[in-house]
Amino acid sequence: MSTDTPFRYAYNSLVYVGEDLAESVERVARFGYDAIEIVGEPERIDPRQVARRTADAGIAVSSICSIYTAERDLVHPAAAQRARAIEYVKDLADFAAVMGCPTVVVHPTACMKTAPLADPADEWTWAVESIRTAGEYAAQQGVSFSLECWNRYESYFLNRLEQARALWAATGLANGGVQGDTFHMNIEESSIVEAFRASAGVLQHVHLADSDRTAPGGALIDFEPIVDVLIDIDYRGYLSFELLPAAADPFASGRQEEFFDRYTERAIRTLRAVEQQVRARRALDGKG
Ligand code: LER
Ligand code: MN
Repeated sequence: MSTDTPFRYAYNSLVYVGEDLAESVERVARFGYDAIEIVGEPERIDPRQVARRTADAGIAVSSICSIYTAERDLVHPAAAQRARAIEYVKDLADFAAVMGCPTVVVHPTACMKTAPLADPADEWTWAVESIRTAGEYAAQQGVSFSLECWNRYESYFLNRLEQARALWAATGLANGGVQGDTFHMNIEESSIVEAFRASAGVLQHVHLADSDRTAPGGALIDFEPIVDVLIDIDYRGYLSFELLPAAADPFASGRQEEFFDRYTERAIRTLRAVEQQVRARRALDGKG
């Protein structure tokens, strides 16, 4: 692959609330995506069925959108609770492996937990230990982790990519790296572009959404410099659209029709046009 290889796009099925997976796979394939992101609920979703459906539709599974609840808290002060969270992430590695999916999204603590329950230094140690334990297991299944940063209203633990890079380095793991989500980055980073640039070589996965979490092109984020820097740093992972309705809790935001056909179509159309424009300009400028 060279730096002019086009990006691969995925759509996160988290927002297809109440829909049969077969329909979700069909829609994502129909609008020209390379892959679908699957919700991390191994007890509800049969990975063999997903593997069959995606293979039939000619798309891949890009990633697992893990659901970190209070019961799945990798830095909980109770060791038994942390152990349960580690088991959840290990289960996700098995789940991903069945689907040939390369990446499980990891965040150290529960979504909507906005303050620590213990001393921050202890929580850091637990985060390193929990992620390392689950990550060593995932490596044996051929699966990588992406440490995702969330905005301050969803988590106090990793808000910026520099923090995720430090945590990732502390685990000593080689299977994976960090993850930026433009919705969160737009709130927390002083520069989305520079945060990505500083993550060169360790960026495992990317979530794209506009500033209001709808499809790119409808709100405030300028995706041209973002695409440009991702080409600059030779990012080879998926660009996965994670679009969600306006609600504080992203896992309880409910079903909204525009996130089905309308945004699935608009997201990839907008980003492919931006990508083409950026690549054409770079070619004129003599950049790869
Ligand atoms: C998950 O990818 C994410 O970005 C968080 O907002 C939790 O849903
Ligand atoms: Mn995300």
